Amino acid sequence: MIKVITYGTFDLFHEGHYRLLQRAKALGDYLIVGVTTEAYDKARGKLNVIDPLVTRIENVRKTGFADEIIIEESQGQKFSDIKKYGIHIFTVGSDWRGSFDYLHDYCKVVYLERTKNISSTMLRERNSRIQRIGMIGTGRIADRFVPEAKLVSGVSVQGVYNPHTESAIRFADKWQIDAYADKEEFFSAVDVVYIAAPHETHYDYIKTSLEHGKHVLCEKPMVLQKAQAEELFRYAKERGLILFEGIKTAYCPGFSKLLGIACSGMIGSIRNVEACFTKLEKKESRELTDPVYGGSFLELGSYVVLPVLKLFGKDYQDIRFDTIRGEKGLDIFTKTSFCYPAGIATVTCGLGVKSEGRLLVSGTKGYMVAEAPWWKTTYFEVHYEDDKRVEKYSETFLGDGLRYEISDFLFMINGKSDTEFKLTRSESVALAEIMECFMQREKRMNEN
Ligand code: C2G
Repeated sequence: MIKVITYGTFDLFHEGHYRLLQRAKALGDYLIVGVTTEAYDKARGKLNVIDPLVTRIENVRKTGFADEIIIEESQGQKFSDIKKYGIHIFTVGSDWRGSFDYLHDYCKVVYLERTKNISSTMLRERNSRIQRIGMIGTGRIADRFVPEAKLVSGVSVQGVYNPHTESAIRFADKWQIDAYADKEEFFSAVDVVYIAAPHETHYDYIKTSLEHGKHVLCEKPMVLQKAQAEELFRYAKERGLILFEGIKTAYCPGFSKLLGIACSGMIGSIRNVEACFTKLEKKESRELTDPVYGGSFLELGSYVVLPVLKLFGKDYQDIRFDTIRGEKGLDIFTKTSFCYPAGIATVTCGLGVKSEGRLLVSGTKGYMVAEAPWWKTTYFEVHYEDDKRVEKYSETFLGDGLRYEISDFLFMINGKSDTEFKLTRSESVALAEIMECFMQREKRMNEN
């Protein structure tokens, strides 16, 4: 008798799960299915699992494919289960290809092709809340997005659109999703859109996505003009859709904790904010060669301005930019200074000059400091006049951190709008206004 084993969360049970179990059963005579516990999913960084364990087990049982159902509680259990149950074949979806090759020494490992399309009919029948994500753009951030989305229950990356068909196909093959060159086909296959295309294309893509009735998660900077941001938010609201700017720092738990403490009065009244983020890029990179949309402020400005807007608000009295330019005249290092009625802020970002990445918040009773990479906040300290008194705070930051914004985006779509405070619409509008102000200044500089 050939014994097969497979594992999964099987949350919001769908067609992909069903087809996987069906083919797993067909590989042998006896199928054991391991269903993950909440604690194990939490430990492996999976967010947002909705169905309780009993429901997930029941859904697996109802398929009739499992001869035995066990629970998966910890890392390393697969190895011991294989020995314990005398397993011949371990199988899992091809989205895990390569991850379980280490089990080859103990049994055969089979990666079954992941189901690319979860049909709307099945979702309707099951009244499921799974949101099928369509991606626009295939750059570096898009590559990070797919594995992060896999760790958020309730979403499934369905396909990718890129007007450059070859890029779309290459990306889709890599992540086993569908490639679309036709926009209408793309929009009819997805429920929500994630935009990771070049900055200057965001406005049009957001608008078209909203016109097609899709919620939108757009990479920062969402748009580069205040009026565009206002128009798009207004349009989304009129149509009952969510438009959400993805600045991962805003949604990560460590940054929320830092803001909570800063605003609690522990360090008194906040009077000064300093933030710096530099990331050296190759001279020939798009970021350092695109004359209009390249440069450090457009690339990294959203991160460093974020804590200023969160702590001092949007009503600055004055803003000033000082820039160091590279050979092509492009901004390789920019310092932005803000004056507020009750405080000052200085934020720095650079693609061609390296500096100490740090977030410092100074108050009338003490200060807080988070070292690089503070934009993926995991640790910060609170200091006081008495230098022996130091309070230390830590928080987890899982993977590339995009899973937090995806999870919050999903909450908002599902009507739990309590996450809007992490990055409000008016803060996104203010960010667009600051980008616009910077670009106008660059234009003036180039004209002179
Ligand atoms: N799956 C699939 N097609 C989809 C979605 C999922 O074939 N569109 C497969 C997955 O590859 C996995 C199984 O269905 O084999 C269960 O998927 P999940 O519930 O998402 O569980 P997962 O996080 O993949 O856990 O120890 C746990 C395992 O490593 C897999």
